[in-house]
Amino acid sequence: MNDYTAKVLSGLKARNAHESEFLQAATEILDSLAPVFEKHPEYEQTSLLERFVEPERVVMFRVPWVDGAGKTQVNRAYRVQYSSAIGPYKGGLRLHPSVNLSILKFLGLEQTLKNSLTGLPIGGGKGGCDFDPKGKTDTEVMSFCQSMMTELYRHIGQNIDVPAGDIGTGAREIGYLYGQFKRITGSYEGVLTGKGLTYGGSLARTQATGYGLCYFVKNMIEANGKTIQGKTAVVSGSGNVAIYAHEKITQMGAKVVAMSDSLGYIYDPNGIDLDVMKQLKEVERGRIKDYAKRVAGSEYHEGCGEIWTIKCDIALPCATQNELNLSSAKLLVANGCFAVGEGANMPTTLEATELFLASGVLFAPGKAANAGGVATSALEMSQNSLRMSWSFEEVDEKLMGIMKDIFEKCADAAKNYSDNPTNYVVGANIAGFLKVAEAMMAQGAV
Ligand code: NDP
Ligand code: 2IT
Repeated sequence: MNDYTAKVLSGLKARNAHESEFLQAATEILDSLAPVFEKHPEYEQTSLLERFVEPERVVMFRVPWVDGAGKTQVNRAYRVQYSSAIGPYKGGLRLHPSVNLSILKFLGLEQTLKNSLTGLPIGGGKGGCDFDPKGKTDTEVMSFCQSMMTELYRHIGQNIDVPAGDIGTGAREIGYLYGQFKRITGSYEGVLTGKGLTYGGSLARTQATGYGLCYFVKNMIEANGKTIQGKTAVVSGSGNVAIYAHEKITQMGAKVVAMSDSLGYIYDPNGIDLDVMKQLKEVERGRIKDYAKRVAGSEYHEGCGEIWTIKCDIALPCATQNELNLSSAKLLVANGCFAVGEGANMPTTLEATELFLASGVLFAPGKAANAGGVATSALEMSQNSLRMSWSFEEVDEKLMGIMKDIFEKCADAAKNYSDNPTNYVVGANIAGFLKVAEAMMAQGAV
């Protein structure tokens, strides 16, 4: 920290004292950025950091919907339009009972830097609702999504704000949201990404976050003279990101021995059978517990946090924020883990991140390593504007190039700004910030 970043952070703490996740993300970012302000005193004169950390706009609204029993339910939804410095707001919608403003502000702040790192013209945003899609019928989910869009539509648009999926928001939810947007506005436009392939979606978007994570991790591991081939991996979560991280890291020659959901984890020493996992999670929307009933030799354990007790070379946290704490990090280091790649947003606590960096574990921060999802969303936007669709191979090829470029940006910034050339946390924060800062300076005090 220098005087300026410390002053801005203490102001943030005073004004947002109850927003712990937001303050956690801001602390890490501001801590990294200190050297930038030493090189650019003009940023302080224009209060650039004070502007950067404050969302441009937050919309909060109620979502009333009628459940299967005929009872009216009311949920609370938000859209945080964080930064339009380099393009229209862009970022997912989270549907989970834990959703609150602190979580969405942390996600929006991270998204602003992540989207900048992709090299594509997208600003940062995030939204969501404390609705829980788990255990709801398709009709209930549709009723909820239609009601949510009945307010959200007036705040979004292909050149304004383009939401997408996140926890609890998958292809089904995006479809219902898109249908309602079109019905209200009459406009067939690329206003959401992660759409189905029959109505404007992009091939490889489903796979993009997990695949992109593995491309980043491969670049990082190989740049440090190591390899993925023959290694053991643990992937937490069993949702969209986790499933396709498993698929790609397996194709790269690793064996995934454990996966989890919010209730517990599966250990399968023979390697988790992805076909069984996909059937269970993508088709049946079931619990991971049932994997053990279907695959001989596997074990189910209650408690998702315990997944990090499983010995591995590569850890890929792909579930949610703060799922990997200091004691888990100590175990991973003691068990010989040499690389961590964040598929989720901020899955590693600040203390655990510091331990990995201090222990020489190669650490791929989420805002860089999981940027393949939003990058491919931006490719979906391009295809929608062009009225074209690219093949799976074309999109995957572009994704691979984007992830390599992001890794190189992080490595260069780490080399130029940190005394540790493998501190990709500092690298990602600085490389992402510099583009946003330059765009903000050029556009004046807005
Ligand atoms: P999904 O809803 O598909 O899957 C989420 C997974 O995480 C599930 O296995 C879920 O278990 C588990 N999980 C959710 N909340 C918790 C919790 N509080 N404690 C423990 N486990 C939990 O979401 P995604 O795979 O899309 O997202 C996973 C992470 O990746 C999130 O951090 C998201 O922000 C991030 N991300 C997603 C991108 C995307 O394109 N989808 C892009 C970049 C980042 P259960 O089913 O039991 O709830
Ligand atoms: O956290 C993320 O980057 C996402 N949930 C994906 C956002 C997007 O717009 O594709």
